[in-house]
Amino acid sequence: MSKPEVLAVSKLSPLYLESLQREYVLHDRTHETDPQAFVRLAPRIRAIAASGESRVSRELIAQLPALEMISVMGVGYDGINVAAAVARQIPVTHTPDVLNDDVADLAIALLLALARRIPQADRYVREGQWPNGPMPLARKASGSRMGVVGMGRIGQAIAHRALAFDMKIAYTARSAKAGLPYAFLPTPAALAAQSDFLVVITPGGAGTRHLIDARVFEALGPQGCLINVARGSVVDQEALIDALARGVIAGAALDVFADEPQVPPSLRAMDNVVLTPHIGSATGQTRRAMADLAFANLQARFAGTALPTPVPECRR
Ligand code: 8YV
Repeated sequence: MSKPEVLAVSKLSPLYLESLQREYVLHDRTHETDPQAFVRLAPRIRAIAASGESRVSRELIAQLPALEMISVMGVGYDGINVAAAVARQIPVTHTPDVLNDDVADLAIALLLALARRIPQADRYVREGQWPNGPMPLARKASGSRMGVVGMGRIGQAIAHRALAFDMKIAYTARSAKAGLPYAFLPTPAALAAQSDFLVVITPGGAGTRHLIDARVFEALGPQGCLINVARGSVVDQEALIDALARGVIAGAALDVFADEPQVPPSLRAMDNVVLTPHIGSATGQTRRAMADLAFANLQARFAGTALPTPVPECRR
């Protein structure tokens, strides 16, 4: 039997590409690189391989009459038009859980880097400034108040780590979660008003777009800091830059941005921010586990067995 044909819709991890190329006929972004060839190819595409940042529109799905599966290597799938897929009974899968530790580790690392000014301290030593005297004092992280926006699997992993730093933890989410020992606040603004560090780890998409806006920054206040390891879309980036520039909040540590990989020069020029290039899950071990799970989902589809990790909308 001939190998199924698969379309990679964005630049995928080499770890995922390797197994895709071995088992399938892989077309790497042909819809973008060669639209004419794609018209001929489209009727044969049986699966889409995507990453957490990929866009799969209703129009693209409509162009693929033989599509049977969309496998996302990432926990977030806000760029995938799941409703269009579900309407044609095309399952969408993602890679939850295997990245919880890494993303939670990074949230804590960013919080500490921001509070203790680790990037500045590193530069201080490298640039030979130490002999001139000590660095300005930083800020204590242990014992502070952490507000978590989104108390799903990763939010809980972040809170679990923060407990070891004696932090007082509260959260907001669509609804209070039973059995958690943390205070629930109904809105991000109410949570921000009681937080030193506001950590954003809620899914992206239309429902959370600009959930963190100017009002939330006002509530967070001049001693407050924002940490975002979710999606750039959740934060109103213009309002954030304005709040940082005017001292409405103290600082921000960001792994995700509104228009990745573009980061506004105004943000890059600020000293009260720590910026990382969307590396929440970017360790060799975790990316391997994500690639294996994304591939296992595809394999299951073509073998006719149960999908390991369908997205919630596709679970029966
Ligand atoms: C990755 C992510 O950047 O899982 C997600 O939702 O954003 C990340 O882990 C990416 O999807 C890796 O392919």
